[in-house]
Formats: sequence, C-alpha cells, structure tokens
Amino acid sequence: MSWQACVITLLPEAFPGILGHSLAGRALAGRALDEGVWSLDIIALRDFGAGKHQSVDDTPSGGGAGMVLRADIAAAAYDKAVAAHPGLPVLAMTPRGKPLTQQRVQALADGPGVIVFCSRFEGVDERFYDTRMVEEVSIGDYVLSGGEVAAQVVLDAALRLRPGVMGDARSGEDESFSAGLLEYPHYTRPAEFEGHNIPDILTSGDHAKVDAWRQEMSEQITRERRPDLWEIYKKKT
Ligand code: 6GU
Repeated sequence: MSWQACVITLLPEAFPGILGHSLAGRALAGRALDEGVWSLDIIALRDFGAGKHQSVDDTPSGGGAGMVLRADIAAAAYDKAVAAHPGLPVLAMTPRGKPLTQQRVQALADGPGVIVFCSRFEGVDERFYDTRMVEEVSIGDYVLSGGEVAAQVVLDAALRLRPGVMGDARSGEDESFSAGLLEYPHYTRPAEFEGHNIPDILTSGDHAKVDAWRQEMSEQITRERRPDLWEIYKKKT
C-alpha cells in the first residue's frame, strides 16, 4: 500500500506545490507521486463552508484583530478526512504546536501516512481541538501566514525517507539529525575554487580516515553551532 497524505486546507491550489517538483535533480517526490509511491488527497475547507458564500471563518468572540476558523467547518472537513483515511495520525500545523523533530518525521514515514490540517487566519475555534483528536505541530519559533508551507515541510521530510522517493537510499541515513549531529562539509570538483582546495584527506582514498575526518567535523560544527544538540549527543554517547 502506498503512503497516504491527506491535506485539509483553504488553499487547495497550493498542493502538491514543491512536492510535485524534483529537488536538485533527484528527489522525485513528484515522480514518486506519479508512480503511486505515495498519494495525495486534498480536502478543501471551502467545500464545507456555511451559507451562500461558503464562509469558513468569523470574527473572534471577545473582540480583537483577524478572523477565526469556525469549529463546525473544521470538524466537518476533519470527519471527512478521517472517514476516507481511517487510522492515519492527524497533525494540525500551528505555531503553538509541539516542535517537529526528525524522530517524529521518521515515525510518520514508517507508518501508513498522515492527515495534515492547515490552519489559516488567527487560528481555529478551540472547540475543534476539544472535540477532535489532533496532534498540534509547529515547524519552528516563527509565525507563518498559514499551515500550508509547514504541511509541505512535514510531507517533504517524511517522503524523502520512503523507499522509492530518494535516489540513493543511503543519503537518507548518514546525515544531520538522524545521528544527533549536524552534517560534515561536502566537496566536489573542481579541485581548486577561488584559491580554496578540497581537504587532502578526502582525495587520499583512505576510507577510514575519511570517516574519521567527517565524524570530527560533524562534532566540531555541532559543538560550535548547536550547543543544545551537542549536550544531548554527549549524554547519549
Ligand atoms: Cl506549523 N503554522 C503556522 N501558521 N506558523 C508556524 C508553524 C506552523 N510553525 C511555525 N510557525
């Protein structure tokens, strides 16, 4: 069975977006979509809108700026998604959610797929969260205008871990975050660029030395740039 993505959104035309294009000549999430490696079901919130204008939002109770997505509309779209894709975890993309981690992404990739609810406006009526099972997820401490970009982040991160989506299967493993360290520097031809040479070890042909150098560089970069990750890594090893 192919990996199922279902997205609930006010902007259905924003999908598959970047996921339909190949990244850097490989990636293939777009090709993989065509080949049935994964599927994408887009549920338009507007289809559940109320009244002649199919309105989905209203002014916030208690006053204030912006608009709030109605709970009844959000719930109707959610119920349709869950009925069509029973058993899939449901994420709601919101800056107040739990920060997304590579570990969570890996678990999603290992499962049958995901339903992603994209919030827009100032937010969703809280009673939607009171009455439906959703995992609120954030992709970082900054605010986006809506969850669509964040949803594509989640799907991209999960899909690249699926077999048949990335060119070289190994490139999914040996990299930032899966080991808890940031990536080591990469080089390719030409041998010299604006007076900068490729480190000799990398062209020595000594694979053990190359591995040791890469490990050392990963540790150094992590220590310098991400002391938070470095502390966790040190405790683990
Ligand atoms: Cl998941 N959604 C929105 N709207 N803003 C965000 C976010 C998500 N994660 C960080 N900022």
